Amino acid sequence: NLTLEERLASYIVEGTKEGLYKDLDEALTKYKPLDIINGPLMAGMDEVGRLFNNNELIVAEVLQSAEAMKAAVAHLEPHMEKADSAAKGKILLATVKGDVHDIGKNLVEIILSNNGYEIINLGIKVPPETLIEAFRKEKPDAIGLSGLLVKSAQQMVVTAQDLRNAGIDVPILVGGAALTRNFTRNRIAREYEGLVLYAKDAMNGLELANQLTN
Ligand code: B1M
Repeated sequence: NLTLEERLASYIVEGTKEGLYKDLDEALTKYKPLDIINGPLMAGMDEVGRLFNNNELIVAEVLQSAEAMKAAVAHLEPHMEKADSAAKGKILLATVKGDVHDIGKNLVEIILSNNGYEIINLGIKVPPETLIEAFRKEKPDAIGLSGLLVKSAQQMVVTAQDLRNAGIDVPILVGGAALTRNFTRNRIAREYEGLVLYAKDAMNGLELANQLTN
């Protein structure tokens, strides 16, 4: 007999939506939507990562887990707190070139847009050229880059160089599992003209964005 929290994690690990929404609704009577995501759902995703690392899951199964996570986040989204939307600024958001992971990035989009930001989400595997083109068209106040692979951290260094060479100097917000504050400061920020800030999670991303726009 699993507890509610264990069941929520297990939907992600098993990659199933059978019973998911009912348990999410029950969880919503006790917890805030973001606490459900950051707690049991992320615990499930961490377990998926661990099993995948040990070759106990194949990519197709991890994709099922990602589908369950996306369905859960979509179900919780309408219940999230929304600030009165006085537009705080426009942010271009992308997962860097070579990387398909987008659950974290899309969570950042939800949280920022619920809190008064206009988000232009360029999607996944976004090369610097596309970012530069979108920057010129949209004139955002900041650029958000996400990437989970070790090689994506390196790709952020290249992206920062390309943006700088294009004359762009708005603040950049970076996040994702393979990144650290030190890597951001010592490797990415050095290649860029403007500020580069590391967000450890989506809420921290919002805090940093708020600091920039205040
Ligand atoms: Co892949 N994957 N994956 N994967 N995957 C990881 C990242 C990995 C750590 C798993 C592992 O081996 N343990 C590993 C990376 C190894 C490495 O480089 N060190 C890995 C690998 C190897 C791969 C493939 C290469 C596998 C293969 O094909 N052989 C392949 C890569 C393809 C590619 O990108 N070119 C691949 C593919 C996939 C799927 C497609 C199956 C799927 C992604 C589906 C999707 O996103 N649509 C997937 C998944 C689901 C994972 C794990 C299990 C979970 C990632 C996730 O969604 N977490 C992951 C293991 C893990 O992280 N534990 C893994 C939940 C999400 C909410 O968290 O994205 O970290 P996260 O976001 C966090 C913070 O990082 C932060 O905020 C969020 C929390 O609030 N954040 C930001 C993120 N971006 C931000 C931006 C910001 C601010 C904060 O501002 C702009």
